[in-house]
Amino acid sequence: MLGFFTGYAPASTTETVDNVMLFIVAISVVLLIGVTATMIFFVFKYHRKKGHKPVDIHGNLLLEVIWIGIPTILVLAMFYYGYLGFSQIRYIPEDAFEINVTARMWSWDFNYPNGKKTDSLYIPVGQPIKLLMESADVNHSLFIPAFRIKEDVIAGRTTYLSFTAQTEGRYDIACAEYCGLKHSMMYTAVIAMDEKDFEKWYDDSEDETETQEEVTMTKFEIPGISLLQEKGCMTCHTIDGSEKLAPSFKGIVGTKRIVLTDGEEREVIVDEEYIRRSILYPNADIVKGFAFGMMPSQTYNLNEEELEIVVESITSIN
Ligand SMILES: [Cu+2]
Repeated sequence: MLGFFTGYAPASTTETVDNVMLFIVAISVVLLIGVTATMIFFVFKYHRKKGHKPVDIHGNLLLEVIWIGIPTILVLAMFYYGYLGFSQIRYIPEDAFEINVTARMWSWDFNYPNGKKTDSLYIPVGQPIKLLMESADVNHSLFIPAFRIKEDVIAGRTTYLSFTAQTEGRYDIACAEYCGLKHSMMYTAVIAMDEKDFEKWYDDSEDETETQEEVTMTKFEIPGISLLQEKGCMTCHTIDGSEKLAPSFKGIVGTKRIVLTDGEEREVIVDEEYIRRSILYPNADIVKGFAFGMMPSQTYNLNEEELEIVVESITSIN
């Protein structure tokens, strides 16, 4: 409990939250035991067989003051400790290291001030961290259970989260807002490293941090494939012809598709224009057999230049 009064030095959010939790649970347990014990005692003491005559009791100032006073103090104490903990968690030290986070269906991107980009969160131990979080599509929520912190990642808004890792290790990051089919797989990790190791990693310009998936994808030598990967297209679309969640990009140009437009079936021949429209207005034409509303519009996910690259890339996949 002392942790509350030691000011806003880089504090462990885990300790802060656990202390409040313990405080509330302790009060609840004492009350539960007290109420249960009194109840059992009364059941025996005032048992009918003992011949007690029930009497009405009217007004007892002392009792009323006690049963209003004690719960009020307890609830205010819970609020007070909760609020202290909350302000500690929301406080961002000035020397906090800023990392930009992008959430998308269904992965996380972490962008560092020097341009480094990863899909896991690498941080130095003991250094306050500030995450600036944005969503490329729907609402997500960044949750680090080990640090007891969670913050929504809202489309069209920047939210933040601040914490300091106290010990080296690997901790889970999960998405805590149901965001679609693969929500439950939106896991990654915080990798908290010794300050020196982190510096070494941070200054290392070799891009060893790209994901295994990216490495495999770039092997296909398709222009712009890394952008498709980065923008999250490859979560649902494939380049090998398999179609689980969405049509595959393989040899898509020139093929005939039956699509549902405003609920009516029609036939389209896939061309650049169709691809561009499907990226910006994915629900305008739904290819028969696939679900409506699965794909969010990429209007905010791609700028004009990126859109061109993506369209070109998709048309070149054979
Ligand atoms: Cu999510």
